[in-house]
Amino acid sequence: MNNERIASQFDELADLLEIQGANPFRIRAYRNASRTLEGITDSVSSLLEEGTDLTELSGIGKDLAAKIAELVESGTLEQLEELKAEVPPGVLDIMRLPGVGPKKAATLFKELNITNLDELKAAAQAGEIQNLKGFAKKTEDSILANIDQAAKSKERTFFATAEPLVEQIVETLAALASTQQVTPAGSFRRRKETVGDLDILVTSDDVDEVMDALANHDLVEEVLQRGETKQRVRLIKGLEMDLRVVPAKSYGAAMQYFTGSKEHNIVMRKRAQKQNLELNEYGLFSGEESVAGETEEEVYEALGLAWVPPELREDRGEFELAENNRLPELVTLDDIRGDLHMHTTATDGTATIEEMIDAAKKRGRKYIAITDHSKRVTMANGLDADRLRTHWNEIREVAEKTKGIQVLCGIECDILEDATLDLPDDVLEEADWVLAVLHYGLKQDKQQIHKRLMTAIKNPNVDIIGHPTGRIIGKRPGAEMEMSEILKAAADHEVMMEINAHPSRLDLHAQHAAAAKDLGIPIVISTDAHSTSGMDVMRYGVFQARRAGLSANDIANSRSWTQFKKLLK
Ligand code: DGT
Ligand code: CA
Ligand code: CA
Repeated sequence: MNNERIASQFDELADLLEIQGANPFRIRAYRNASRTLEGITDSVSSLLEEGTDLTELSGIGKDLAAKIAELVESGTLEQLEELKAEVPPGVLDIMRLPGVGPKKAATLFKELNITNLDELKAAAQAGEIQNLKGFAKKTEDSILANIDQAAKSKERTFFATAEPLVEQIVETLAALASTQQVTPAGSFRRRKETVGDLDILVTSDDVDEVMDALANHDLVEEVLQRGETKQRVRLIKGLEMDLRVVPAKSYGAAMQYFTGSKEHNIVMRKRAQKQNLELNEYGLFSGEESVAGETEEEVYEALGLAWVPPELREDRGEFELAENNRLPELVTLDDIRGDLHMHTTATDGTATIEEMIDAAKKRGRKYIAITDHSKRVTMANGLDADRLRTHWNEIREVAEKTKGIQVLCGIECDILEDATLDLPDDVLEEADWVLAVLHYGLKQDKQQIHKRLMTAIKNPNVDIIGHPTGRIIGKRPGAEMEMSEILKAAADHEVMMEINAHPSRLDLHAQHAAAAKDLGIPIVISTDAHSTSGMDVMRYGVFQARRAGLSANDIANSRSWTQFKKLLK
């Protein structure tokens, strides 16, 4: 039983308790414990074996330590099993709908016996919900507006959530005596923002050993299907995985085929046909004879193409580049030198200025900008001019004492609904780095959104637009805008554009980032960290940039400090 599995059981417990209206402090305790478990590098089951007292971990009291022991010893949690018997799993999906929450989900279940999203939709369409106590016509409308998106996103998982699970399974399978290659394929290999399911390819002399090892893996909850060379399993967090064992001589062809995307593969197959060849997951064939198949490189080469990085395999222009050997050298995490969007305890961050600087140094950053919220974001204790100036003074004091890193006094300044900025120009003028963002009024009409963004772009103090569309993946679409016009204006006024690296944002999305590159707009990949560990999401932003076809040259914060400085206003 590994830490993530235990953590996910605590999360589930917290969700179910919330529906039952349990004590909020108890619920919080389980959620905190889950965070703690995901953050520690030692396996708690090993710690227990070594006789460690788990209550020494922060956030783990006696009750939680006992529950962890119960989980490690028996594999289940009695309390959780009891709760699961009382609350159908679909009620949790209902709880997570915007505007619903645990209380309303419980009422829907108890009063109307609604146990999943489908039933909820039917009831909302029939107008049965607005009459319930505590509900209104507005609630019903909002349910109808959000339910389809929720049903869709339920089926997809953030790349960042899938990644640690994939890594652990790959590690286990690669350690088996019989395996040679163990590689993720599919959308995961293409580094898509979300994955529908996982696909793993293995070469092995012993198919049963591989399949048994996966079936018995800690992260696997159920074997859904087992065939001669293929096995489908369900992992924790509802994620499903296809494992395929393929012959070594077909490994490259199988990788090519199962990496996709479908759109990319259709073009590949057509190219093969034009050369009188047939391409499938076993190889590239001329009649019965195999022309290529052992490596991906030889498959691409046989079709007159350079090897295409998986991130670019979406049939969005990669074939022309591959034919002419003009594929870009994509940016890597090692190229990144600065992080220009982060928060501290001055607003809604959990770490101090010192702690954030220290964490950035540990991650090898040479320069950062501290960008706490402006006053409009009252929920996050946003800063007015006075508090901001005091905050900047503190930053300057700490920065002066710190060596080896440049620290910019920045601000994440809201672009208000009325198309003015949340702070006056004389304040913004004093900033080293002004990140302008939309947070509120994202549903305003296109013209107003345009006007707001233009205000920011034309303001001589604004350096960059942060998370330009404001989307939250699977939860809310971004604001409506004509991105090409926004990008043109940004290029004209020398305003940079952010790829926000947070796994639920990844905003700009890849195609827009590619368009920004074409206009010569420097892209900044930023973590938007609200804690020290929040800085680790940089990798997801880098993946997004790679999917946009960006090289280190296109990324402003891959430049040295001396070079980057020249971009500042
Ligand atoms: P996902 O799982 O929805 O995030 O997306 P993928 O791309 O991982 O799709 P998936 O899991 O259905 O299939 C994995 C890859 O296998 C896919 O990218 C391309 C290949 N593939 C699957 N089905 C077909 C098919 O019917 N035709 C072709 N040419 N390729 C397919
Ligand atoms: Ca897949
Ligand atoms: Ca699949």
